[in-house]
Amino acid sequence: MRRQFAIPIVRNFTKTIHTLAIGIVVWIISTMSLSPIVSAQDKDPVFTRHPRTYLVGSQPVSLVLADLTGDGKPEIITANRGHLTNPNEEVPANDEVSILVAGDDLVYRHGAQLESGFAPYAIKAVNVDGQRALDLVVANFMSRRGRDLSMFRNLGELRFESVQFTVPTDSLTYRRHKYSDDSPLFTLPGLTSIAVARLDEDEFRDAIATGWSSDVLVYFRGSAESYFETPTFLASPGGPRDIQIADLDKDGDSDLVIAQYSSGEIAIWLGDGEGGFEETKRFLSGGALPNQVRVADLNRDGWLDLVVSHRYTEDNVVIWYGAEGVRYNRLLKLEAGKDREELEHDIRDIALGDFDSNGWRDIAAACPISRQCIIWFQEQRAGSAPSFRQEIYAFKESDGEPYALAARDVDGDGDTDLGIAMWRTNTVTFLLSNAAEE
Ligand SMILES: [Ca+2]
Ligand SMILES: [Ca+2]
Ligand SMILES: [Ca+2]
Ligand SMILES: [Ca+2]
Repeated sequence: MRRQFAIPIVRNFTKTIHTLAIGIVVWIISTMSLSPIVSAQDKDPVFTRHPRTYLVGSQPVSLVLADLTGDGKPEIITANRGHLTNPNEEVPANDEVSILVAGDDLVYRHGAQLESGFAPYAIKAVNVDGQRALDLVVANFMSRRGRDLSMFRNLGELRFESVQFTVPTDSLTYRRHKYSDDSPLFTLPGLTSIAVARLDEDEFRDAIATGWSSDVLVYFRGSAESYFETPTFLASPGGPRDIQIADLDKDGDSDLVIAQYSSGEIAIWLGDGEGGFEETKRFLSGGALPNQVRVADLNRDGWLDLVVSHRYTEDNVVIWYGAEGVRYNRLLKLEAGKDREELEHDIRDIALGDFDSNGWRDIAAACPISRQCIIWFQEQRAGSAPSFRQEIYAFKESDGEPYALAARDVDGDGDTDLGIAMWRTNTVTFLLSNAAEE
């Protein structure tokens, strides 16, 4: 089923443009007039697009919706990667994280603009320092100025302490794309994703990032003095691109799931609860270029399942259903595209959430090439064969290209909504769930 937003391009900039002292326009709230969505099906669409869009920084590639202020309303946090240039350039990418603060009725105001390393690629809002407020941890792709991992400790009142961490790269080898003169296109270690959790017996949060350029996992142990120790490496050949931490075998210890982008594999590392990990399983991911992986018990059989998106012309999402013994023998492919030779969607991000509030998790995919968000709604009942119903939300060229997603109830009605960070227009927009009205 395909749904087009018939949205007039006219934007009425009803709010004033807020300008920082440094003279950069950091946010705009615009309103758009919305025409009703025309649906050919008897089932009403689950989402309605919220008329406001929110301006963030240049080329947001990671979106987090999390309450940083403690008022229960989630802030908009984006990693603004900018355009990647030669790593030897003075400015090889953008280097900022922006925070928009939630007010009432989905009005957001400028909160903070934080300086990360170059090409911030992934953000997590987690509690690192044991204080109550959520902190931000950012994995930076273009390593320069000793900023590979950025932490912004939340001091309250929208004040953040910036703590930067460096990955020593002497022992690493560059493994990826090169210019014709054999110089590397990117930098070591090339962090693309990060997961933060308590991985050993002490009270401090540990972090593991994927070093895509260098075929390593970069392991930052938590530390009392400096939040994170100097990292160590775990070899992860095949272009590790995304990481999730979850207890896959239900022994109480955290395990790792890695999307190996370049080799087209999923790697499973079992943890021993004391901070040790061992790669115990590796299998083809079900497509070329797996770029994102999520973990959840989709079919509610008690075992965590893996949801993997494949980029570029592959255009699919594959669900690997988990079973006892960390086995993944059953898969379900959700195809977005029709032609494997043609670049139709280029799925860049996925998010899981029960968007229609039927008790079953659904899957959203951001597709910049088609300018669509594709949602697969899970219709199955426990024990029955998996079944998904697709809705497509298409955006106008003037809206930008959907690039990063976050699932969260942003309007407080109890239903999970979808936040979308848009490439090129540098905006965030919301698809609000209508589930409560049904
Ligand atoms: Ca485990
Ligand atoms: Ca399951
Ligand atoms: Ca659902
Ligand atoms: Ca909602």
